[in-house]
Amino acid sequence: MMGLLSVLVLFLTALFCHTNAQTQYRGTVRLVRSGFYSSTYSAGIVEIYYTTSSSSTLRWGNICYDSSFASTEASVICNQLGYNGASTYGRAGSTLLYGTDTLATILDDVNCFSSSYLTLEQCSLSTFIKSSCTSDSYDAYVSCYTTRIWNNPYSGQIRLQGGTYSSYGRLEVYCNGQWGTVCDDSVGATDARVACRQLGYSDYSTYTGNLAGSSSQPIWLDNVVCSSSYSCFAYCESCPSSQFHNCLHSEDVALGCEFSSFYTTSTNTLSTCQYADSISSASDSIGAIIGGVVAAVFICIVLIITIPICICCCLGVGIGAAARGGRSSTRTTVVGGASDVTCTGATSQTTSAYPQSGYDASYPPQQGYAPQPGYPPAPQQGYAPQPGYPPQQGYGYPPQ
Ligand SMILES: [Ca+2]
Ligand SMILES: [Ca+2]
Ligand SMILES: [Ca+2]
Repeated sequence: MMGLLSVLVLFLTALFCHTNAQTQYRGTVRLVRSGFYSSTYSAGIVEIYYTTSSSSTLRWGNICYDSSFASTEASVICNQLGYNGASTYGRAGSTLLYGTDTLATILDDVNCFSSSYLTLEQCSLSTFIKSSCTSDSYDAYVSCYTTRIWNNPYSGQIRLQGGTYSSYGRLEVYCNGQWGTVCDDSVGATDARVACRQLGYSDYSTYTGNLAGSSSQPIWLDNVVCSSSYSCFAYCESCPSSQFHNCLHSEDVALGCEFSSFYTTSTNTLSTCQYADSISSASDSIGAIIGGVVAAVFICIVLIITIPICICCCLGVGIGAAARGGRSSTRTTVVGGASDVTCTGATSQTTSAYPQSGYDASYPPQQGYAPQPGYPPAPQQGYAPQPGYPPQQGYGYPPQ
């Protein structure tokens, strides 16, 4: 019974170790010395996990140190490993420092345009190996600067931590002066792909795993939703999240990235996403400003149209009465902003050729008004008094 239990434990241990070891993906690079690998090495013979020209099976192999392999290519390898470029590089046979790597050469004619590239996937590569490249002495080695590309981080920078290789780890994002983790809530293929593309890979391999961050680490992002068109993860969600997260560190995203022929190569470099976080917030602000201006213009248009109508309507309160009088036909012109509105039939003041009933009889008739029945015609100033017309008191007529 004990024997059976031991076998089971051994099997589970082997399975666990095997599972744990499966964190290398197409394009993963590592540095080895005398055939041994350690994640702490910043210098060594370069190996890459790749396919060969005759087989699609992924395997570890060396990179040929040929005439096109120089500081640019060495620096890109160091960048992919998370180090800040290469201080030296060369062929394994020229130094005793890193021993001999007996693996077959798997990549030749590596040619990088820029030393700011993040991965070898952004360079041109060949799986056809020249006969001059098959010797182990032509395996390329690099010695990287020990400073990390995230040692002087920018807001929105991401990195993979805690994995066996640089292409896999707990996804961490920098903001508020601290590295924090990303909650797996709502994280899917598109989000994982955008994160890998920010890191210079074309695609993701996994976004699950158990690489919980420490309790002292903030969980910066939750419910991340990226658009597939984003080149930087920083565009997806402001950091820290605009919403309060409801996550535990056991939900931290563990991300694996790979070279894929199904997606276009990432064009990101060391500095591409440097201002993505601020651009992201700036574009939010610009969006808010544009939204505000559009709303203001809309409100103005509505007011320009409705205010004159309202004024016309208000002025037209007397329309009923005027209409009943049947005599009113005045034009009121209201100047309102850019448009003048003319209202017909509405009036604020009704003028009549005749005094209306209830008028003050003591008020003298106006010039040009026909005298009303029962109302004595008023002599006009300068007119001679008419016979039989008594001088009016207070009318200012000179005594007769
Ligand atoms: Ca070799
Ligand atoms: Ca979750
Ligand atoms: Ca959540």
